[in-house]
Amino acid sequence: MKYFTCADDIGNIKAALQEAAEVKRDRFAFTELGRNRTLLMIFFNSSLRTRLSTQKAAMNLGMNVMVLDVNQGAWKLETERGVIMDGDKPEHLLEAIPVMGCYCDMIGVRSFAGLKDKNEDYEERVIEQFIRYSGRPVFSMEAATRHPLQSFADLITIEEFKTVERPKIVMTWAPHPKALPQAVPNSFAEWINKTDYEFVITHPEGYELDPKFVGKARVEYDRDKAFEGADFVYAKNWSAYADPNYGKVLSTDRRWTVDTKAMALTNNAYFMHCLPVRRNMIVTDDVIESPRSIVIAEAANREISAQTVIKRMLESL
Ligand code: AN0
Ligand code: CP
Repeated sequence: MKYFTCADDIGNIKAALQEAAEVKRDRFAFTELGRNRTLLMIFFNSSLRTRLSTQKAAMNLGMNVMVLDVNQGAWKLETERGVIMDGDKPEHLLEAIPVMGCYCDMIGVRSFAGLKDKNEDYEERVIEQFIRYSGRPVFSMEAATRHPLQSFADLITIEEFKTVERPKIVMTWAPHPKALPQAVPNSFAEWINKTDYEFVITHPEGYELDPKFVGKARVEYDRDKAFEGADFVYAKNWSAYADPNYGKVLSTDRRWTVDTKAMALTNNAYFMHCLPVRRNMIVTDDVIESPRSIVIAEAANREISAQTVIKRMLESL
């Protein structure tokens, strides 16, 4: 595997989940694979889980790891070609990327959507430039429109907790005070669409996602109806995708907060969220602290999804 930015890059999902289970059974079985290999992790945005789990995954494989926070200590980078660089950014991505490629064997990139220009975000300009100019295998640690390491971990988690062959998965929008990207819900939908699970997406009107990601999911505007019989509830906030409101917060209606009453409509569903989560906006204390909340198991599986992906990349170096 040379690039990992979307669900298609993982190939057959059953094979990937099987490989992830093998990695989890013995995460130190491949410590020779990464010997004398260096991973460079580049963050344009903050992170807790991605940073720690990906570094841990690479260390499990015997790699050396370097982390660069672009906005803390590195030169600020211009990302647009053709700009007269007389502002606050002393370096261009077009030099910085091949330079970074000189020092490593593999690059992980986190670069969120700007939420101002839909085309710019949906063309994935930043990670695409890394793919084009670094000369190295590149994987996404959440780019503008997708968060595949998260979705892969989500699927691993569902696989571990499901008690029926085809569980009902409900992805629900929930309120948040600030505008967030559509990357996590887009990606979750893209990955669930690779399975034969029953899949329902629920959100207030105006929060429709790109149909390309919704795929074969059923969109249900009535949250109570959507929750009926759910085996897994996957909560996430996202900002509007549809024009003319791209990137805007249209509602902070706390009737959409996932609470005990809503969870009571489900088939004793497990509660999932990628974290970080704002309590009592997205989900109540009661629900996230309940025994049906699997958010920590989900976060733990980020190490496994990252290790499976990095292992495949090392194997094809
Ligand atoms: C980010 C987002 O919604 O994309 C990262 C989630 C993994 N969340 C925040 O910025 C709060
Ligand atoms: N879920 C996730 O990607 O968390 P971080 O933003 O903390 O990395």
